[in-house]
Amino acid sequence: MRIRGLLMVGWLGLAMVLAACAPPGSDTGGGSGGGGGEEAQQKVEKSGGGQGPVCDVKPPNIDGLGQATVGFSQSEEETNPFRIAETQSIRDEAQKVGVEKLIVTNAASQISKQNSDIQDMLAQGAEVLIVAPLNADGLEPAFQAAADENVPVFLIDREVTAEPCESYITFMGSNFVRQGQQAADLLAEATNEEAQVAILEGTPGASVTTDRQSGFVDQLEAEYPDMEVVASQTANFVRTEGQTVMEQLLQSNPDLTAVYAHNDEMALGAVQAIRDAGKTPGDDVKIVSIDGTEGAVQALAQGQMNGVVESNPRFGPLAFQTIEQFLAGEPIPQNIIIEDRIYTPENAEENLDSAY
Ligand code: GZL
Repeated sequence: MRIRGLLMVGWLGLAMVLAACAPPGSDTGGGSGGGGGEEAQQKVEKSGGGQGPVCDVKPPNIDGLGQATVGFSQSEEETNPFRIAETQSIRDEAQKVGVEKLIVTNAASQISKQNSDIQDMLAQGAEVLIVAPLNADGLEPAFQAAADENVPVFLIDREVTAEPCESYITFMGSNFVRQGQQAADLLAEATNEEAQVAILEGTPGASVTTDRQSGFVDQLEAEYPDMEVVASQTANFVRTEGQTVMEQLLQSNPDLTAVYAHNDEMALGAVQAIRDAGKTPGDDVKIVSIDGTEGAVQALAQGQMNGVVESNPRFGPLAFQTIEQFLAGEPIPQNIIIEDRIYTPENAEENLDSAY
């Protein structure tokens, strides 16, 4: 009941946002990032486009994106479909809006490399930066270097603790606490609100890890007294690590009945480990995770998983539209939160198109 209610509100909200949110003359579509067409693209949560105060920062003197060099700093290697879709979406949209030059770097999960990547892009003449931060802390040197050159920074996908307006203009991304809550509701539905749960956590120090954890754990505490977390360990958002950690957890906790993974890659690693242990994933052990990759939504449709909360990585259209608005002197809210869909065993098959 509860989940059905959530879904109704979610889809109604999406429809309203679709109708109300696209700014005049803009096209939030675009065939970027794998999976689906227009329907799969990001939708901003509220009409008006975002939340929080607006920075009083003067845009640099650039005559539109057609004259601009833009730098994109990716955080993790493109082995995860989320990263592949995200980078592709930025590339596709840069081309679509006619950005003069796009420089793309990849920090390979090293914060020191992300700092030097950003500084290198500034040295190569980047006039606007899109950054997918690895961690909440540690990018201050890069932000300072950008500020020194009056280069605006637009954050996508993860948040940082640095000061808005001084270090960056806006954060665009999902509500990760809500994702954790929704994952808890899905797992409750799958287990009849009674379970011994193991959690596979994302990378320590990333805002998304902290929020997906607290959203889930707090929801269990508030709503589901018979769901107990018996183990919680990082597997760094990586499939192979998810598999190894799950193997160990199954040995030390043979009575496990449920898994919550902070992303799909780790969940798919867990599916393999559960199968190798002679149990049936999706049945003996229920599994819920976050992202919406093709592999996970497919596994859900086949009954090997029990729920997936989407985290939509197709940031290209929203990021470039926001940058254009900023360059035109329009006010930009400090947070622009996107709406994510929920995949259930019932709707997975028909929504496979939206997966990436
Ligand atoms: C989401 C995010 C996460 C994805 C993962 O914004 O930063 O990081 O869920 C990824 O798959 O590694």
